[in-house]
Amino acid sequence: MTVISSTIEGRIAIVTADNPPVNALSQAVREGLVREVQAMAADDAVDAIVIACAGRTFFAGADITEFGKPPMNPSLPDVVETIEATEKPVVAALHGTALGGGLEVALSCHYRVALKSAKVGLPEVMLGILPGAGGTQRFPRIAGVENALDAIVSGRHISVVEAHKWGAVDQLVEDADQLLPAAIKLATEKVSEGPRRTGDISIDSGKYDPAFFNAFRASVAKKTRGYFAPEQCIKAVEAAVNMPLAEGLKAERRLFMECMGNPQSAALRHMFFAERQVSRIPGITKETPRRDIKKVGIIGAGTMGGGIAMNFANAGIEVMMLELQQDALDRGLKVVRGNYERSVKSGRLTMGQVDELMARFTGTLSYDALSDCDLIIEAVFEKMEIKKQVFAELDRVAKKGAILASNTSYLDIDEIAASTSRPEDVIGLHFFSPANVMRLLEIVRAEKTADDVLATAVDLAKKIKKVGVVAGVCHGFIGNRMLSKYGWVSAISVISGNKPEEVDAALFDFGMPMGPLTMADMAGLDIGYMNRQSIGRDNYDTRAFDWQDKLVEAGRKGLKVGAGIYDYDEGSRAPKPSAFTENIIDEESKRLGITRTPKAAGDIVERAILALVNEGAKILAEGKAYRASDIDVVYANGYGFPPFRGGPMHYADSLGLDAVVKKLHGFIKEDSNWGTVAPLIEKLAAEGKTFADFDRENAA
Ligand code: TC6
Repeated sequence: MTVISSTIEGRIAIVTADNPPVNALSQAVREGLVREVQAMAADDAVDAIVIACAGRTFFAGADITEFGKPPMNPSLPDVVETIEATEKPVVAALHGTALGGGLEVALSCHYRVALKSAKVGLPEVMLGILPGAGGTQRFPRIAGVENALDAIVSGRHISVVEAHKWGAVDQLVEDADQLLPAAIKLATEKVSEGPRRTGDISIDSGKYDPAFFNAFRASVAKKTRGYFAPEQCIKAVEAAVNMPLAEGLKAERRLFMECMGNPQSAALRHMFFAERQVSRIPGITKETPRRDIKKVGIIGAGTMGGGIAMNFANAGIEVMMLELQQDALDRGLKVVRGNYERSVKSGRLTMGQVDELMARFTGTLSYDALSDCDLIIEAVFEKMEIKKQVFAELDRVAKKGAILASNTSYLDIDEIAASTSRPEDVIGLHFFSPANVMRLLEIVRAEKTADDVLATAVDLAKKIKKVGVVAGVCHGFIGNRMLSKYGWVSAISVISGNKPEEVDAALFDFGMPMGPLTMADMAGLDIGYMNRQSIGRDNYDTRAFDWQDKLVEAGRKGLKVGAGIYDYDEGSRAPKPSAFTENIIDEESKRLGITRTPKAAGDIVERAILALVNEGAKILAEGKAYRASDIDVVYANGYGFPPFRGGPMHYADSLGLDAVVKKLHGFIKEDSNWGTVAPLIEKLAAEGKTFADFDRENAA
């Protein structure tokens, strides 16, 4: 198949790429572009050239699957230089998403026409790199330094309407069938004028002194903490401001190669593909039937139920909220409206849109009102008996074929399903709080869940803009099952020698949004306390948690009461080390006969992350997760694991599984409560393999 072909209309050549699905700039595309552009430039029958793409989008970027492999010529910078140097005008015709290398190709063209719905962007930073085909040099020249800096460092997709205002797009067209004619017309008009090269535009460097860039650095510091590429991007734009094009391009190349050599780029690339793998489910194909979801019932209008409901309303789906009391229902709907109105204040919604969204909500106190819902999700109190009562009611009222879902974060979905006469319609949909914000959705496939129910849930996750990861039934599914080990190891780190703030600082510096003990305070220490009371002291490591239980018994239940592991000033959420807690920890360690010996930050992190990895490997071996990369997606999207580390399983791969096994054996020797090393890690390590190898060998 020829991925690049040319036709001539009048005296205008149209060079078209056709490389589905997203016209990634693979070697064949790059080679074809150089060949055709050079041929058309040399053809006397041609006065100007249009570059366009077939299918759903203009080039969506470099071909990411080629990264990390030996480079193949021509490089993208070669392509871009060939196009810009062409002596005949070159016009880019943009539709879909012209991203990364795709936008760089467009910037090397002399003029740009775009379909009004198109988006442009330089999202390379999200892959741990920078726009290394001249994007950092050309975009500031044509779009302005402030705009380019923001675009390159955020990686955000930009509407061409905005890019047009910046001067980066010359013309917009409304309809898809006008795009090519408009590009041909513009090319014809520009024949007499000749090329206008982006690289020739000069920047008023006086306006952009070091103080300007330092102020920008400070403004993004919180968002970019721990990431390598954003600073490289800033340095590259500084080079565009301070150097002539040729020098700036050299600086860009050097900074780009440094990014490529940094492990963060492999980790972020892993996350990119991992997120796209999650919807590949054994036994589910495009042909698997789907159920139609037009109306969703939500049981429980509390924070969770309201948040869940917002996702569906946002996707244009009608929602019926059920509560037991009118005042609780009114309160729930009021909170939802309040959430939307906050978006009005921040400019993301208009009041008209809020009314439109709220019109999709109906409230009820009666289960019978759920009888026409296609999907019903319960978000009631986390107790098996209550869940069973709810599902018995649903079994009574739900129409035939309705999907019945539980938002439980721990409980056995098989047992819940067995309380109905239709277990094949039952599934777990575990949202994360705040449910209207957090991207993760654990989709729990129970033993009897029908394939079409699962396929519908996977599609629905995409529709409501979640990343849906399928998990099997086990206590806490993927995320919370692993989290319990992380919580345990953090508690042990405290009782055996480190202060809570040292444990938290170590994991914060690793890249977690907050430390585990701050997180425990936020969640409420009483939750773990009640759980431990219910399972009994013989069933958990009491040494790890008695100090936390003492805090709860002293009324220190966490942030919500202004005191937990930490102290909190009135109205503040900022944790402050607590003398009270320190005293309790001292007393407890004496009682247990522990000589407190603090560990270095690196040792704290190693234990916390390898506790996650060891449990993750057990989950994987039991088939409760389909891929190690699914576990990484869960951790990055639901638990704040830094994407630049690629998730716990990728991180373990980067350490080497052999080293991981040795470490784990060391920890077990130190403390038998670590349990056993997951046999899967031992096996992979012995074979010299990684979790990525496991995923490849078990690909669906
Ligand atoms: C760059 O350009 C660097 C330049 C400097 C060099 C010197 N390559 O996301 P979807 C695949 S860096 C290879 O589900 P959507 C994707 O894996 C790049 N493959 O679709 C999936 O494959 P599957 C800068 C790619 O409609 C399929 O296409 N560009 C690439 O929800 C469909 O993808 C970016 O970072 C690629 N570049 O979203 C843009 N892109 O079906 C990355 C996609 O086998 N891409 N695939 O699973 C995107 O953001 C989105 O794919 C989208 C389309 C917005 C283009």
